[in-house]
Amino acid sequence: MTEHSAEAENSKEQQADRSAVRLSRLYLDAVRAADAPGAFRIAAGALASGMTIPELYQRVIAPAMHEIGELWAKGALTVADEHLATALTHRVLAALRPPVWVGVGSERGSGVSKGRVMLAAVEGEQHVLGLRMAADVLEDVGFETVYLGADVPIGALLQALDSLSPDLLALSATMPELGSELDQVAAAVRRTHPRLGLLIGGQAASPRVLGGTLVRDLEVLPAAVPG
Ligand code: B12
Repeated sequence: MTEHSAEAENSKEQQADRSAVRLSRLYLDAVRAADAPGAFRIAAGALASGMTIPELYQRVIAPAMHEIGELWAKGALTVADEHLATALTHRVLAALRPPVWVGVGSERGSGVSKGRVMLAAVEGEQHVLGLRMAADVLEDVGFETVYLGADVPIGALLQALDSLSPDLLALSATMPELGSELDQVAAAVRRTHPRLGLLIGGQAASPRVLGGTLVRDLEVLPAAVPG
């Protein structure tokens, strides 16, 4: 790459960063105002102008939700405001998806499923927006997803592995005290399903989780999936 084209590339990236920060602020304002159509328009507009789903999730929506948490922790937002922001965001995410009857492979990508991913938050964990985002990103690159959502007890998870036979398990934990739960679940899965691919994410996830691939950034998720 020449010096000029490297400079142009850098300035393009800086512009994209600034645009994402601006959109995130607008998204935050919309959810704080309980403006579901406005929040949807910001997200859909970002995609229409060339942003990818992982970029939208990682750079626009996640920072806005993190800020909701900061505002709640400072007492500037009520629990109801926070619940509203979360519910509204789940709705926006769902509205951006292809209709549920469009199966993996028919409109998205190669036409062949890359395999089945099961996604779950560990027992006690109620935070699932990040896990849902991970499911969407994996679906968009051709995986069939089985999304179990929040608070999945370890016994139930192991049973589901047997009955649903995924090729990959993605686990999430947010609360710091549930980081050790993640370790225990990963160890149990390793014992019972030694060859199963294991993806780990969420604010409490740490690189020490046994045999799991830790992914913090959804933009690198497709490339990080264990093969
Ligand atoms: C919404 C919310 C809730 C909702 C969650 C509802 C839902 N359906 O998800 C509810 C009301 C249930 C809730 C409850 C609580 N919450 Co809360 N919550 C939040 C808030 C505001 C947003 C969470 C969110 O959606 N973030 C946006 C997502 C997109 O970000 P993310 O989770 O980090 O995910 C990203 C990555 O981690 C990654 N990722 C996540 N999972 C996975 C999985 C895989 C496989 C991969 C690849 C990637 C990945 O991808 C995402 C994009 O980068 C956060 C603030 C914050 N900082 O996140 C507080 C926050 C997490 N909560 C907090 C607290 C204290 C609580 C409660 C204890 C409150 C209470 N007293 O009851 C309870 C605990 C409940 C429990 N045991 O789980 C604190 C935690 C502080 C701490 N670290 O100790 C936070 C940080 C708020 C704050 N600033 O103080 N909460």
